[in-house]
Amino acid sequence: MTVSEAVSGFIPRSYWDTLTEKFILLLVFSAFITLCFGAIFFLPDSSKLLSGVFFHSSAVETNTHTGPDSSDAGSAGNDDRLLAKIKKDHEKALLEVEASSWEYNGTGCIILHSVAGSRRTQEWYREPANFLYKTMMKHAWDSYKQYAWGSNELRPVSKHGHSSNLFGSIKGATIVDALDTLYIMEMFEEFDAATDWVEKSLDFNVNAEVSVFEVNIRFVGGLLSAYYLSGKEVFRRKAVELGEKLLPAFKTPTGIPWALLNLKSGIGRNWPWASGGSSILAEYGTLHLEFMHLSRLSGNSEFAQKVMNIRKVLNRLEKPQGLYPNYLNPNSGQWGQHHVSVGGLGDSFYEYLLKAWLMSDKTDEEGKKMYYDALQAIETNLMRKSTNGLTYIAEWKGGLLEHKMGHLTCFAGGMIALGADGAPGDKTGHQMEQAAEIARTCHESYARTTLKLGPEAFRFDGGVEAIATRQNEKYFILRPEVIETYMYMWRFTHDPKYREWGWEAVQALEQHCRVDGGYSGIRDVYASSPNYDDVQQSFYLAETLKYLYLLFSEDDHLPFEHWVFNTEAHPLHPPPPPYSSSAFHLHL
Ligand code: DMJ
Repeated sequence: MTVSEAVSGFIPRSYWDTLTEKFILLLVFSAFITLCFGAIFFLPDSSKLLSGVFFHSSAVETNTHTGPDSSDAGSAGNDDRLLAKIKKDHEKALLEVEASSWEYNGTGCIILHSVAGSRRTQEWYREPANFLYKTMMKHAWDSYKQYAWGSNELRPVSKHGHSSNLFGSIKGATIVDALDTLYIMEMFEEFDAATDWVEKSLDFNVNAEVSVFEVNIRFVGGLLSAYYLSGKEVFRRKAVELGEKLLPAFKTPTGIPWALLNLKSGIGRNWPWASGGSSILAEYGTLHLEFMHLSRLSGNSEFAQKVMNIRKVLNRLEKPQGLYPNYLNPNSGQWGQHHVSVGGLGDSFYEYLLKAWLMSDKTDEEGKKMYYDALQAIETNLMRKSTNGLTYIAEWKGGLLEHKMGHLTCFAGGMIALGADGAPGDKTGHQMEQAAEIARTCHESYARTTLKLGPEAFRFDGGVEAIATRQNEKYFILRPEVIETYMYMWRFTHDPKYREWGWEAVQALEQHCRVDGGYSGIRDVYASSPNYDDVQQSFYLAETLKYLYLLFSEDDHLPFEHWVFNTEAHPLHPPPPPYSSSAFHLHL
């Protein structure tokens, strides 16, 4: 007889059984506790996890309530599951760290800096393209919808609508400008609401004066790309209707259009400040793409004829040093002041020469020649290198250089990269280098500010480089050009620095421009904290956020072989081949 048998003879069987069960349960429980604490202390960033255990208890609590898992706590399989669970919760906690502790590693992952200072790479959830639409575009759009629906733009600080006189009394600039961005980001619910507004409320029958250029690039361009993306007839119809209303602007002795047009009376005029009543190069020279598309989509060749005539006028004129002055008198057909700029007043004219050629499946030889000749003249006369090696594009005033570069000029990096492939005389590599150098300079203009957002213009004189020196050049109005260049450079080189730079801009926008009611421009990027201008520009949704999204997307998302972006970042679809039979080659 064993001791246990002897003892069991004095102790009732049920009591003995209960004791054994309790002992086993105690053992299992101790093993479970040891395992939990062992796991906690062996995992990285245990301080963060401990706070999760002690203050949220999510890992432990969940585990004790999951039936089979807890009854099997001692098994090897459960060890793995438990560890996996703890690790998962730990990573979830890490994802809650502040935006300021993120870093983009340029390859599609975000590195999160944990409280303990270690680095972990997350391949999911806060992937940048997702962040762009789920967080930024959503906030910009929802705020506009909530506080300024139907107005042209949003005042995000005072939370109401805003309209500049560029659009006369046409309404809904933000809606039309944002249509394609919503579509591209697959925000279809929002896209449908915008479409509904266009169908019911977008009205061009207004007795008001508008900027022909602004209405063309934002409204005509926005409607065209919404049509090409969605196939919805309403967009085609509205684009053609608006295009027809703009045609009277071309009623000048030369056919060079007026800058301003009353949509009801059809009476046009130029900006009172423009040299000798001139039209502006960047304005009359930035109608080409949209008008060619209007001819294609309406079957009316008049649109194409109007813009091809602009080229004829330009080609007849003598160009100083091969350069195009910003001012041209529509009555005399003569240049105004000899002021040349690849930024404001000139910029998108050059862009449209190149894109007209690309848009025509490279059959528009005239556009091609005009572009590469102009670029050569710009390189010779305007492009310079600073003492410390920063390439910039200066402004030219009657032969004298002003060593200033505008934020607007920064689009040129992207343009030169886009055209480099077709550059004549083995200049492809050279132009790619130029594009990369301009991108670097523009990045420096951001990096050298306090708020890490670029000033409206920066200078290379008086001992400074890439820094704004005048108070009225220190503002940032959510412009896209620098990011546009990063996007093109990323697509052509896949150099991760462009995504890193783009991510820096995202962080600065989030930190300094995001307000409760949307995103605002800033009056001085060198100030220690932002002073808001209280405007969420429509191009922020049309361009800045779209280019950021594309910068972090795959190359086959709107591939350059199939889409050409107008100057407001509205993607236009070239006609299917054969091009020679399309409206791009109407009898002109
Ligand atoms: C946009 O409206 C267009 O990109 C235009 O060509 C110039 N600038 C603004 C945004 O900065």
